[in-house]
Amino acid sequence: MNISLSRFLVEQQRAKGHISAELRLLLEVVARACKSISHAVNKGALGGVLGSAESENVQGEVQKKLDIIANEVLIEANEWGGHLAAMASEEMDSIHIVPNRYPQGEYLLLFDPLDGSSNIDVNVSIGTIFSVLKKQDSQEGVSESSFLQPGRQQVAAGYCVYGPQTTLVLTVGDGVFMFTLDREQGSFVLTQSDVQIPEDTKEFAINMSNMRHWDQPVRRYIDECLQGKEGPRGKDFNMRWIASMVADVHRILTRGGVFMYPWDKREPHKPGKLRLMYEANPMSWLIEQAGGAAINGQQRILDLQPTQLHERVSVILGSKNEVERLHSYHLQQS
Ligand code: P6P
Repeated sequence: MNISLSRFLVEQQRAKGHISAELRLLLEVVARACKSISHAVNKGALGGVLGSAESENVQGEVQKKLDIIANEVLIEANEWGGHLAAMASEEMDSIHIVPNRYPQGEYLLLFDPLDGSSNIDVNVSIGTIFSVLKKQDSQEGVSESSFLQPGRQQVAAGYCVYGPQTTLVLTVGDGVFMFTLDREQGSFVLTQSDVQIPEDTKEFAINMSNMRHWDQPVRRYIDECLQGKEGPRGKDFNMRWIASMVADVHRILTRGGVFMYPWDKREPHKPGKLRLMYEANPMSWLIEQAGGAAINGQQRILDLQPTQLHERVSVILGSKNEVERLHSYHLQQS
């Protein structure tokens, strides 16, 4: 018997008391927005949505037309429901406060509307990443500082990967669940419950072209992997790099592995490339909820106290024993 996302959320609300009616509504609205984004992505050239939008986002990156479409879909879908106080997006410089014409709720939604945009035009998997926080009671009104909470404060996190299947992956703090879009029914159907990442792996994901810029602990780890059976690890490793975090993380949640986008000396003032609030935090919570680990080298990512909405972070996440090894290499260095 198929369990739809809606039924799963009702049961989480009723049986486990894990989520409020407003959070359930929020997650159903986000899932519906992801369906719309999937539809636009799947049209590709036929929808006239490929290519650049001739504009830049707050990161100074050229925006793709689909980046902007996905952002608008998420904003419009979530404004009217009464469950949100405000939203924050990789594609917007500042937060988007729910307009006065709608009721305001207690939740804060953050998202990367279309992660992996460089892959859009070459038909490689991309995805939407989202994170949900609650406004802290002490906070009157809502401002950017309302969002600056450590990742361990998240109440929900997930992504939707637009690949051969469109799959929504979600946690509300009670394990990780995967829902595959049934296009005939138009609904997300539960296809994987309580996802568990193997603690060991033979697969690492990193952009090797940056090797000469890495810090010593990362170089040591990758060198040892490349030495294979004859080296200190005593086994051969495989490498993957899709350059779409959603796709790389989905592979790790599905079969294990370690994903790394570490600090490097190309831009030493930046802690990393990936964004803490709407990429690293939601992915780190999913990975931990599935039995994995996520660090920035020295610290657990979910414990980091953000100081800026769009701040970046070094990311090492995946199979627990590999991340712990990398953590020990970083501690030995400091
Ligand atoms: P590079 C996509 O632009 C992204 O933000 C992540 O999804 C991905 O893991 C990374 O950047 C790829 O970066 O430097 O390999 O192109």
